Amino acid sequence: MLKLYHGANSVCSIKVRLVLEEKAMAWESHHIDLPSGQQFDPDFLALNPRAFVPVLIHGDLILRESSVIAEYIDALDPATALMPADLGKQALTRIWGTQCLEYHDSVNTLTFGSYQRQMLLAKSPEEREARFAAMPDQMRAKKVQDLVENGAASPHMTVAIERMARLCAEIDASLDGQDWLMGDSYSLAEALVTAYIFRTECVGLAGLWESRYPRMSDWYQRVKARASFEAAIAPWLDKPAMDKMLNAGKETFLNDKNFASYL
Ligand SMILES: N[C@@H](CCC(=O)N[C@@H](CS)C(=O)NCC(=O)O)C(=O)O
Repeated sequence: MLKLYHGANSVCSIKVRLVLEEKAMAWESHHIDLPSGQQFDPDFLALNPRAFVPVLIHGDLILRESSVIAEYIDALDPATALMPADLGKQALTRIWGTQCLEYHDSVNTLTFGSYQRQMLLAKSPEEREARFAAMPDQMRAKKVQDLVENGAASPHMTVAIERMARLCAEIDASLDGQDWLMGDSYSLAEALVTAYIFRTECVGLAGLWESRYPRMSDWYQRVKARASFEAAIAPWLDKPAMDKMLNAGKETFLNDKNFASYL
């Protein structure tokens, strides 16, 4: 049985849950409560010293990195393959997966500069310092610290939104003459990028595509209409947290002149 260590609202975890649901594969859930800092518990650090989810355990194999996990799970059952058969399309799918590192960094920035910022500002300075110090990746810790201090004014925020705008342009261009990123059917490429679009929507930035790209908007509606989307997200969704995320995003972005041109 596949064991997945994952976070309820975590974008990378949603990516893996989407693939599991698309393939209707059985899996054992090990939920890690990220807001309370469970990723820093020694038991979890033994599985992933980098202190992030998702982590997949399959027998003796421990896998980190959501795009790699997604491809691995897909390959376990060729009968329900999401990876295209064509070699060129496989390479193009892996490019989407590799670019996810950039999308993750971007949505992480947009979330920490808005919703997570509000949560961290509600803590005492000592608690915040302890949280930053516990992060194994100190580059990331410094970025989060800057986002908490400066919010929408942080230079990380403008770069992040520019990158997400570029992702939308790339998705839209890929849909030229075809309904799905890899041709005429839903594929692993969709499963890889969906969670980042979803998070962008959750922080109130759906205008990035809704006001610019009807083709991408239609594609995203079709992605969301699939049973996998509901199954991968709804059972884990913390509605009050999602409402707070949307409100924090709107407060941060919609009232800031730096973001007006994107919305
Ligand atoms: N590149 C990694 C990124 C993993 C990652 O950063 N996961 C986030 C949740 S989406 C996490 O666990 N964050 C822990 C934290 O913020 O302390 C992947 O795609 O799996």
